[in-house]
Amino acid sequence: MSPFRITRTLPEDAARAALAADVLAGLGSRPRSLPPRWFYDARGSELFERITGLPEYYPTRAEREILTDRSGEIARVSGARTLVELGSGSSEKTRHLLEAMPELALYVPVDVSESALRGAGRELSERRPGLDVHAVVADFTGRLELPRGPGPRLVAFLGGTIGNLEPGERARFLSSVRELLSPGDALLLGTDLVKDERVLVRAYDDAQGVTAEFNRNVLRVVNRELSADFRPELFDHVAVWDAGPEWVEMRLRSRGAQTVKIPGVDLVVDLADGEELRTEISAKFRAEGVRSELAAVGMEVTRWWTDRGGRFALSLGVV
Ligand code: AVJ
Repeated sequence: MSPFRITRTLPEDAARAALAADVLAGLGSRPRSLPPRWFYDARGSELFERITGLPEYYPTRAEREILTDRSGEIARVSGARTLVELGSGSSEKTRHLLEAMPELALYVPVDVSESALRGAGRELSERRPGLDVHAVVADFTGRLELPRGPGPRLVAFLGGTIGNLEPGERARFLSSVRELLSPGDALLLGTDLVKDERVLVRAYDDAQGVTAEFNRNVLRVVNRELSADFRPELFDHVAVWDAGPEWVEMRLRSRGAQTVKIPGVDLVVDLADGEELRTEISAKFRAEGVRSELAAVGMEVTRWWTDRGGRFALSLGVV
């Protein structure tokens, strides 16, 4: 068995305090919102895994197609000996990349879900004896303090998760990634691309209702962690495309007027009939946008790969 270590950057009670702060700020003001990172408890992570297999949810398959075709090239161009993966989840999408990197010395999966990291670590240490795996439980929007490992280093942020951040947060996040990189290191960034609105909305509102359950799961997390009394069945799942900022928004719409108590933060929320909580933005990108956002933090895009359908892109940014 190869070495597997797991580090939590935050003690469990700090995660709870962060949730409490987000709930107070997001549900205590209007329009009401909750940040998407709280979707991913064990159940939410499982629901997301199911989403990735849905016929309507194309991003995972499109990105996998690129990774299948281009992993050899990515491995060669980056020459990576350390791979840091932000928001690694189950690490399933990284499989091709890891297989194309026989010289890799260290893999650092970083995720908010400890359960996902443990599953991935267990699997990997069986498949890749000799690879050092150091998992880190962390929120990638926070300060990034990660094991450095031997260079060249490749920092991968796949799945299109950067789209969960608003433009200002994106700039801060990208500049903290930039700080992790030395000359010769690179960023591999996955971005979902702007396309037909119907295709986009369907991807976030599937026929089986798995995304709806995933969306409502955040209410269960708040119930459990902050002793709230949300009744998830009284919220309708909503997915809308906002053509201005070019993002899909997920919301939960209150069915009827209702009062929710959240004793963990001493908050009582009165929701009007039809009032919506925003639970996620998922921004979609264009090549020029990615180029200029990376340029703004001092990185240059040297490669741009898309799937054959042009739905999703991987770009390589260097310092
Ligand atoms: C994991 C953030 C990339 O925004 O597409 C899937 C999450 N939300 N369906 C995305 C998600 C609803 C997903 N990311």
